[in-house]
Amino acid sequence: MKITDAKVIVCSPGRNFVTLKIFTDSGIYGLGDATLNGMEKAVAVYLENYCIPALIGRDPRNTEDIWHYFYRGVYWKRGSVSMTAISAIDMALWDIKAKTLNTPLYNLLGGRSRDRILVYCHANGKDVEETIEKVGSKIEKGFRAVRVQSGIPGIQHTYGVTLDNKPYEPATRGLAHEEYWDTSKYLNFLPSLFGKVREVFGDDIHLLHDVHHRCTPVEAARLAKEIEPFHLFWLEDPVTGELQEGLRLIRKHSTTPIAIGEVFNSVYDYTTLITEQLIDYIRMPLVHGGGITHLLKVAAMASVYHINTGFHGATDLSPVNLASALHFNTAINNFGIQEYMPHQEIVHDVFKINYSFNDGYLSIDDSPGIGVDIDEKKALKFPYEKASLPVNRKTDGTMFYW
Ligand code: GCO
Ligand code: MG
Repeated sequence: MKITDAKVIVCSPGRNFVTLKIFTDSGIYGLGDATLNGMEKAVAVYLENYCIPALIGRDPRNTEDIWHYFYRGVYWKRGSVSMTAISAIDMALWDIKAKTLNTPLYNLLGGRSRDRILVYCHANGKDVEETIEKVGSKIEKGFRAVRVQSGIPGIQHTYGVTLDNKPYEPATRGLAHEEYWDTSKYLNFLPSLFGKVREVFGDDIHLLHDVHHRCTPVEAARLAKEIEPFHLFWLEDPVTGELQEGLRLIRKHSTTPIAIGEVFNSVYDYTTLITEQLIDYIRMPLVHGGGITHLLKVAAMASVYHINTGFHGATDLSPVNLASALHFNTAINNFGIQEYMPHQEIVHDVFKINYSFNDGYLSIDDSPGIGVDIDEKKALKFPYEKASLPVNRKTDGTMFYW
């Protein structure tokens, strides 16, 4: 079996997606998600100019060798752009492998370890009252785990909160817009928010929160300690993960579970975090973290240290990634939870999906491979539109993490 061709499809049904399609001499093709929010074209160019020419003629079933060809074999390694490209190649090759064997992907990753996948959704409101209302409506829809983000008095933009009541989508058309941030207002506000949410909804519902890299280690330690009585499922990205040692300070002070790594792209971003048991959940998704081949190894290493997966699953990750993640989550033992932000309906005009939501869980059907297809004619109707993630400053103008 040989790879005969590959192409990159960039489309924008409501938002931008990059999809890699790899063709073989057997007529079977595979799909991989290559979307990197705000940097879509950089991945597309890397794939088209450097990766695809080197793929032609290879046996697509050699997923391990091809992964190492593009990782170990390349002198300038790691980084979000090249790892997203490797991820897309790897995902498409596993799709081909599973389709060739006429079986759903999860069967190649360990088979069924569970019947359905616990997911968490997002609830956000401009203030405490609206946020509580939104949490209530998510619970009514059947969700058992809800990420809670709220506008903060005195801060104009808060990460994760929409001003127009639409589902949260951080990238905006054109260049990056600027937001402003005040950590002390945030720290003073957050514990009372979770106090109220627990008071209204009780202890059964899983609550999550994303700090989005906005605290220093000692600030994060204070936050994790103060929200400890509200028993969060997790506190996400409390500090930027660049400084793995920073997580030690949080652990020293609190038992609030920690999830980290949606912007990571290698097992080497995780080594201290995993081996010192400084975190509880792996956020690095298949699409940015080196695909199935690499995440199988990261998840295996994490499982030794009793750490579970909780993959990133925002709307800027395509249905191809979500379906792949559902196969992965179905198969491994140390699955924790999956983020689920439903895509707009228009996305499903282009991507034909094979998963459905019911009663707090997603499940995937038994079609061979990953099971998601792309309608290329429809994709052509939605050409790429430049969009960027925001940048963030402190209120005095200092550049900060977004
Ligand atoms: C999350 C994330 C997203 C990211 C977005 C960036 O936890 O879902 O933090 O909201 O900000 O995916 O492209
Ligand atoms: Mg996040």
